[in-house]
Formats: sequence, structure tokens, C-alpha cells
Amino acid sequence: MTLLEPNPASVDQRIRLITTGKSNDSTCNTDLAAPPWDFDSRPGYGPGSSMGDVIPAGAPRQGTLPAEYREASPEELDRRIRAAKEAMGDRLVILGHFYQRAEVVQYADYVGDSFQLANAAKSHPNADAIVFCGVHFMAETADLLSQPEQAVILPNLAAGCSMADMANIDQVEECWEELEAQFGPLDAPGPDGRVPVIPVTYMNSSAALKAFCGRNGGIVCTSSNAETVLEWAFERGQRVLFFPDQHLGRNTAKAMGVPLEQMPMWNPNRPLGGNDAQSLDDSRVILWHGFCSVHKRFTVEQIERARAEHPGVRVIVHPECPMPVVDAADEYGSTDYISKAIAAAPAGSTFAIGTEINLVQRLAAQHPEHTIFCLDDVVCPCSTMYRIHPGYLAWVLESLADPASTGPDAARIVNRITVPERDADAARVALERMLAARPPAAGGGGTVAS
Ligand code: CIZ
Repeated sequence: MTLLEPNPASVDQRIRLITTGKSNDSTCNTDLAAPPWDFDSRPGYGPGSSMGDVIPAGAPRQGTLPAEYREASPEELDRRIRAAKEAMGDRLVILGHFYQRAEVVQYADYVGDSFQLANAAKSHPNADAIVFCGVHFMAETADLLSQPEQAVILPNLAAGCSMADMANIDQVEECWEELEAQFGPLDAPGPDGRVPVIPVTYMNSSAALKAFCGRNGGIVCTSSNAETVLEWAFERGQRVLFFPDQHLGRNTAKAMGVPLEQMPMWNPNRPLGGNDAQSLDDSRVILWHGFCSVHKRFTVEQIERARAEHPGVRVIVHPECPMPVVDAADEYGSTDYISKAIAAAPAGSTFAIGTEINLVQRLAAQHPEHTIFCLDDVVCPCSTMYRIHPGYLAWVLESLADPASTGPDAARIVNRITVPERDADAARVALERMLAARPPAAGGGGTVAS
């Protein structure tokens, strides 16, 4: 990083230095210096890693943020957020995802990955409201695991997830029908006692897909427990349909010894997903054609450069990165794995990290005893996490703290996320199977075999 001013603590500040010419770094989009409400009325994921992804027609949009929040200074928003938080006391829990901007994370009662945060929500059954500073599927999971009377709030409804949007329920149901035509009844065990296909969805998916898995003998996984979950699935099924992230599915199955030839890709826009009947017959893991645009940015060349410039560097990447990047790294693992690996390292270690830049920059600030940098030197945060801004947080908190908001159904509560009843129970079944397979406490990840 070439800085003409001292290294700022937050990614937002860093982007501002770039756009005002005070840093020689680069960003993938200078619009990131603008507030997200500039994009609320425009279709698309907004600036950042997912800006090239196609947003589905029905994706939730955020209405206009009232002017008093758009026009407030950072100091005024800070005062109002703290006052509303204080007024709510124990009735409120604020959750901040690892990938969230520092300007928002500072108000969070808990900071973690999506599953840790959903569990944090569960551990506060008496709070009236849970404000999830993350993205839509995370708020849905918190709603599934919290009490029915608790309101889960997403400060900006446009904070979706482009990867989660790459598999929708209609496409997955069509795929299931095609697989049924291929393999016969999908709930009928073969001579070995296993059914033809077990559906596995990554946590980063809509509640409708989690419910699909719950109804069809399937399960949810996180990046921390994907291997345990695949083992669970292989005990019960001859093969797995894994959605939406092809990379997590491929990297995990490969580490378990599944040959690449037995992992065909399912493209929902093509008959039989673009496969022939034989390759589906021979398959062990059918990979959905989805990916994360944050992790797609990491390359083998970046790893080679980090090693050339920092001899002895430890390269850790997230399993949502493409396979060649995971193979070239020293280790791979979930956000929790990365955080714990850094915390456990001897002082003076150097880390090149392949995951979202807000987390990398926070880890660098929390661990001045190490040198920690993002593999990608272009500053390009997650587009959808970026949609949460202190202005939205102030708005949702003041709505909650308003005396008119006396319960979850009160008129002043804004941006409540509720999983429809038709999906909630089945989605919980798939989540409970995951918990029974083994809680994701180990952090996931591993060392890349040379
Ligand atoms: O589950 C999460 O929060 C994400 C997005 C990844 C991870 O590794 O924690």
C-alpha cells in the first residue's frame, strides 16, 4: 500500500483518501466514497465486488432514507445511534458481521460470522429487537433461530447477497425434477440404503432454499463445517447437490478426496444443467453454478507476488476462492478460522489474507504485533455489506426506540425480516440437522497439501 497519509483504521477512510488523491492506492469503484442511499433507487448491487453481477428482478429494494438521516453529519449520527441504543437498553441487540464497515461495527454488541451471530441472537430471547448489520440471508437465519415475537431488522433492505441470489427456489426445484427423471424417486433408498441425491445448501442462501433442503432430506452447511456436513450427506446419499457456491463445494469435496471428474457443474439455464446423463450417473457432488464476487477477485498471481515481496509470508484464503487460489495458498478456512489462526500466531508473523477487506483491515488493526495485508491490493469491499451505513442504523434504531414501537407489530418498526411460515419449520429442520452433524466450533479449514 502506498500512502501519502498514515494508514487509516477503516476501509471507508482508505477509500476517501484514494478518491481525494491522498493515497496512491486504487479502488474498484470511486462511487464507494458516496453514501449508499445514492444507489437505493438504482437497480443492481451497487459499487464494490458484486457490481458486475446481475441482480434478480424481484430483489428487495430500499425506500428513500429520510432526509434527516441522509443529511446528518457523522458526529450527529453517532450521537443519535448511541442515544437510541441507550434508550433501548437490553431490549436491543446489535449484530455486526465480520465484513461490515468499521463505522457500523463499532456499535455492535457481537461481531462474528453469520452463524455465530444467529446464535448470539438466540442467546437473547428477551430482547425485543435484533438489528442485523449484515445481509438478507443472515437476518433470515437470525429470524429462524430467534423467538417468534422478536423483530429481526436489516437496516438496508438492498443488502442482499449476489451469491445467494444465484440459486433461486424455482431453479432448484426444476433441477430436482430433472434429477428425479434421471435417477428415479429421490426419496427411495438404493440397495446400499442411500438415496440418489442429498441437497446441501450453504448458509449463504435464502430461507426458501434451506426449507427445500429440510423437506428433501438435506442439510445446511457453513464454511466452518462443510466437510462434516458432506460426510453426513455421503452417509445418506450416493451423491450431493451442492448450492449455491461451486467453490466451497469443490474445494471441500476435493480435500475429502472426491475426484474433479465426479463434480459436474449444474448450470440452471441449460437442460440437465449442461451435463450428459453419464456424467450425472458418475457424479459424487453436483456443483451449482454460483460464486462469491468478493472471493473471485483473488488470484494465484497475487499469491506469487505476496511471496516474492514478503518472504516467509503465511497465505490464508477463504474456501469461497477458486480452487487454483486455494491450492496455491498455505491454508484455507472460514472467517473464524482466519481470525483464530492470526490470534494464535507468534508475534512478528506476516499474513496475506484472501477474504473481504473490512475483516482483513480490522484484523490488521487488532494485531499490530503482526504484518497483515489483503492479497488484493485494489480496495474493493463487498457491495452488499457496504449498503449498511450509520445513517440507516440511526434510522432503524430511532424507529425502535420511538415510544410508538411498543412491540414487534408496532407501526414504527421498519425493515423487519420475517421468514414466511410456509418455509420456517422446514428451514429449521435443515439447520438442526447441521447442528446435530456437529456444531461448527472448530472454525473449518485446513492446510493445503503440496
Ligand atoms: O458465514 C459467513 O458469515 C461467511 C459469509 C463466511 C465465513 O467464512 O464466515
